[in-house]
Amino acid sequence: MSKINYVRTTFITQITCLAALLFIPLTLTAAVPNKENDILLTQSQLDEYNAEGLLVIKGFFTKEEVKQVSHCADRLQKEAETLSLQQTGKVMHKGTQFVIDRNGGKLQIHRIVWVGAAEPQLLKLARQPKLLAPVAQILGSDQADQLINQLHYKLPRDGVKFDWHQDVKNRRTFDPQWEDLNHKGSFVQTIIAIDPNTVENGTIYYVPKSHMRGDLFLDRITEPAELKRIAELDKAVPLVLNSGDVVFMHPYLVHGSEPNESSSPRKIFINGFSYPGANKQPYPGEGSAQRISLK
Ligand SMILES: O=C(O)CCC(=O)C(=O)O
Repeated sequence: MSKINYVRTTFITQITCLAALLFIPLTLTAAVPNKENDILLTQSQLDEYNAEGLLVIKGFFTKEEVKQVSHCADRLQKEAETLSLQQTGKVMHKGTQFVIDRNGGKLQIHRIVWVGAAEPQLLKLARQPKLLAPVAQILGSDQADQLINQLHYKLPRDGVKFDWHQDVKNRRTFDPQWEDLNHKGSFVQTIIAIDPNTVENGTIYYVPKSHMRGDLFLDRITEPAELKRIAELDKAVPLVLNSGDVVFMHPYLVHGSEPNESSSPRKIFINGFSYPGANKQPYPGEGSAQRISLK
């Protein structure tokens, strides 16, 4: 190589190395998510939650996380099938409560409660900073009591449905001394879609902004026409979700769901957190209703 060529090659190599040194940290910064910004809700998301009573974040759980939940859910479904041949109703097994029936010989899973006892991965997935940080923002607290770690199945045409309600009704049922200590409902339900949730497969319907009207004590209303009027059910809209989407739901939001009339299952993974001290009663499942740090 001539001297001129040698000098030119060396110069080009040096420039290339320098560019690479400058470029690598830039690309690394871009590729590694800024954790803080990625997990915190923006002010406009918080405003939407407060205005509508619910906030949907698309693609919140990765495909891999959805797959992990699905595997656990499949195992629990098999356990439910086996258990239901011996016993129905509320069945405690491995620290998890199976609420199951047989309808015309077919398994009906109403809910599987505190799933993390039998499948610890489900508690781990629920307690990720990306879920807990928004919960802390919504509750206005660095701590919470995790009351719910639950799977809802709707198997094709199994008839499982959820009557119109506000989640506060369940909080009052478990603890008659339930108190709204933060004056914002003191509870937030998070719903992660495992399967796509559609009108056909029995997705949740909700009444936008109904949370603004406080506890409507819908459980005390026996007349369907009265329920329709008080809960303003003619305003209800479906919550159509893709796998991995998450919903943060206010405890006063009116919602319910119809049976799955499709040929594919509809599963959701729900986790509910209450403001410390609002609930004072135990919940079913080994390790449930414990105080956890949200930070
Ligand atoms: O699973 C459903 O369709 C309804 C769930 C629900 O209403 C609830 O968790 O409060």
